[in-house]
Amino acid sequence: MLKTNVNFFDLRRIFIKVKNVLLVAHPNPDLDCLCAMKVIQFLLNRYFAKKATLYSKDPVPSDYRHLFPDVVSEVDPEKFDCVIAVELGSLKRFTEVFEKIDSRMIINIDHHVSNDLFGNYYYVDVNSSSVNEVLYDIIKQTGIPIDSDIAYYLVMGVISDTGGLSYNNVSSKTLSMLSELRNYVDWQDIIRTIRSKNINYYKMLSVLYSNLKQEGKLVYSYLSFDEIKKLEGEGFRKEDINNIVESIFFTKGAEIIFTVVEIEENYCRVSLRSNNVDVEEIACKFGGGGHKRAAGFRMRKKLDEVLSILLQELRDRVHMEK
Ligand SMILES: [Mn+2]
Repeated sequence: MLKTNVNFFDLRRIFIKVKNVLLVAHPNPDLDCLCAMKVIQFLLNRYFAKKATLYSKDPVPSDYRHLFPDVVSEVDPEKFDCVIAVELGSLKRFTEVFEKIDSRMIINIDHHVSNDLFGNYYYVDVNSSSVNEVLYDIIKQTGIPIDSDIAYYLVMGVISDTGGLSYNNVSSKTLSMLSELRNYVDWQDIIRTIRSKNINYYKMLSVLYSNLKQEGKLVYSYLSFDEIKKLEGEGFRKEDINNIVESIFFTKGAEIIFTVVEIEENYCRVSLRSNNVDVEEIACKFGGGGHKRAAGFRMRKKLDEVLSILLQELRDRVHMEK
């Protein structure tokens, strides 16, 4: 389902009118979000001759930093007459990463069900696998030609957000998009770029796997603040904890899969995945959001407390499923 208050002609008109655009990433940006920012930057530069600055409050995962050398973590908000929020979900989340909000134009582009349609213009397609698939639709309908740079980032975003085409968000539309873009890109290079991780990442995974638990249809793991600190002492970068729930997703017998990461002392990040149960609803209950089968939230509590609250909540759900 597409939720929007803007058509392609409007978008064209807006891009012709604006002067200096700021692209804002969500907290702990993932590849889909970062690739989308890059695609929008190419579009604005090449087809509208506009400057676009890429902004992320949180650092880019270290293995992907070379792909996004121009992402900045500080900007002078006065310089921009248009802000494009990429996968920001809600005005609340947006103001968490970009506080200086006034009368300037905000465009909200996303593919999450929980997006609250903030901003002057919003374009949210919840049936798209990724925000890059949303951008592909926009590009096609505005008649802008796709070049190999744009195709590279579009494909990388889609492949990463679908777990290498292994999740249920892959539709026939996703596949026909990839089928077209395949001719523009070095497929093997994209896959290798997505999957290659530094050794400290794998050491972090070994801790995650050693904490793995299964309770019937619930499969989960966690990283405590102390474990992360210890890993950091050995060279691990905290920003590389990104979508690690995917590393335990395919555990046999799992219906709901989740990870809890105590990212700061008494502050946890929860990622939920499921094969059928609506985890977006659960995430929303705790102030988060996402998709039916992939969602998340944060909680300002100790790891043990978060685990027990969540397990209590999820045990009931899995039970009700039967
Ligand atoms: Mn995404």
